[in-house]
Amino acid sequence: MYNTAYLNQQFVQHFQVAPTCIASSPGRINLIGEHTDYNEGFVFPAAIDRYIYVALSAREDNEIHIFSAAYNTYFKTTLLPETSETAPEWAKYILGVVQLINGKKSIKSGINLFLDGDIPLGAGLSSSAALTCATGFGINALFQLGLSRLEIVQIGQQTEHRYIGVNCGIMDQFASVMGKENQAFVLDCKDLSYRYFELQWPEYEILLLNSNVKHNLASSAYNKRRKACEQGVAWVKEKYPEVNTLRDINLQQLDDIVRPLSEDIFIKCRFVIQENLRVQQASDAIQRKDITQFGRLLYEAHWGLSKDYEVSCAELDFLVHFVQGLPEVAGARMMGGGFGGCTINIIKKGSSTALIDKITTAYFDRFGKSPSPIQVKLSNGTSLLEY
Ligand code: GAF
Repeated sequence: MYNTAYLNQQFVQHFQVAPTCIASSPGRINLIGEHTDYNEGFVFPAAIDRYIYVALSAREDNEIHIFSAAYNTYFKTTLLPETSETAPEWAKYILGVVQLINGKKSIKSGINLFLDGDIPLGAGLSSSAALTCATGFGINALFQLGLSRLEIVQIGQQTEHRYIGVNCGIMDQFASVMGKENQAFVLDCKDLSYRYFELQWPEYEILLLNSNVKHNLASSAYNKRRKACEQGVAWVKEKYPEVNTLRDINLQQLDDIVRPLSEDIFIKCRFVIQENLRVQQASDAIQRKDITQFGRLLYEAHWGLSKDYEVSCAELDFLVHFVQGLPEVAGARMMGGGFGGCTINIIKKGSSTALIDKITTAYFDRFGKSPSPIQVKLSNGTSLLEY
């Protein structure tokens, strides 16, 4: 958690007035259930104690002034929608949120925004979802617009679609806004119902290992994967009109209809159907406190993401392969959209120091760089800071 006095002082330094409010929104992990959200499937995320902070005040003119501490850059524009085209990438997240909110409820004036945070960028911990959700929450509070948490989640997701070009699902924004301390939750991305689970495994803890391979969802194969799933659904729908998503399709239908048309699309769709099942099995395992089964599902998910869905990379595969079979590690897998970022590891408490040493040496020998360990606690979602 950042010190609010620091954020306040930074804001004053950049804008010569005090902020009216400071919103914070956390990054997220995902226990299991990747690439299922945009297929109306199940995910199992949790918010973590790493945050993006957005401090705000209303302006007397019609301009948006933003200072990003991460980029040490200042950007200003007007409230008019067309101005976002020429904005730097990081500012488009803010302008997207502003424009989407403005389309729903009219924003009364310009805004000063100061952005800072401690979520490593490009690590697969959803810093961009945290940024859009903190911005949405902050603007909502600043002008007392009465937007619900769900509306803020949807504005965050729509910003990615319309202003960044990533056709993401809803998991990241939902986790950032709805997270709860010490709990993860299974979210049904079809009807957006969710159920919190306390992770009761006193002997284990979560360790993230950042591969330090930076991903870029927009330029990666993310949108292509989503299209492959949609194509698979479209083919099945021709024969079964009641089918709308992969959630409605069974493996037999996939084998009969999609496989003869494209082996690759068949494999991608099969992964999603299997991954949905794994989320159900993982939540059962958590309820039974069966860490062995839970860990086994994580490894299975990883190799499915790597070999079938093809969203891993050599570094992530190495990190998972290295720990698989070690007695102090119950399970591990790549996390998030893929192509870089972190692995999530469920490890015996007290084993992290020795484990990190071993992995770092092996990883350095293989890739000439070190992974970065990140220890996290499960935290509450988006909030306003008291100050
Ligand atoms: C990224 C996306 F933003 C999420 O919506 C989700 O699809 C995830 O990749 C993969 O599970 O984080």
